[in-house]
Amino acid sequence: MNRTTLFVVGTLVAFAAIAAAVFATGIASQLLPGPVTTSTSAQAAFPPYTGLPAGCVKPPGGYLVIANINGFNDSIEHGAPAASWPVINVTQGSAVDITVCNADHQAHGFQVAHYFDSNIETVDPGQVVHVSFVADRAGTFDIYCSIPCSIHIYMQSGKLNVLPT
Ligand SMILES: [Cu+2]
Repeated sequence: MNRTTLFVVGTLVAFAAIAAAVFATGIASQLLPGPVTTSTSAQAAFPPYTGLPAGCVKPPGGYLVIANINGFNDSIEHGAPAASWPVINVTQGSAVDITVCNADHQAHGFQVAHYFDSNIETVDPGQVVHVSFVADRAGTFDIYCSIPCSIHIYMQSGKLNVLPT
């Protein structure tokens, strides 16, 4: 390789490294156009949301669930709906704290079968919801979005595993 070739190859490698870093930090997603949303009276109350809502932090000893266009905690990338995701494992009798954040441009539902499914819990764009219960019944319980959304199928495969004591 002559000098010119080395320079070109070196430049390409450097460019690829920068591009990878940009994607890794999520900057690319902010540069790309967001999902197209139709303007309805219901959505007009919620401007397009970017970033994580204030208060979207993992509770001490608990769990953080982030809803966005990639599902619950990137469930699309984790094989949903065929694979279970996200999965929360606790022992029977323990207190379970879950913080649910909606970083998407659309509302999502959040339900935990048996434990948190007595009403439709809607989490609006930019909203943070705290869910607490005692896992008194052992078994496997579905965690799912309960209202229509554009990626509904990918938000049906969460699991709460309550291991018997
Ligand atoms: Cu949803």
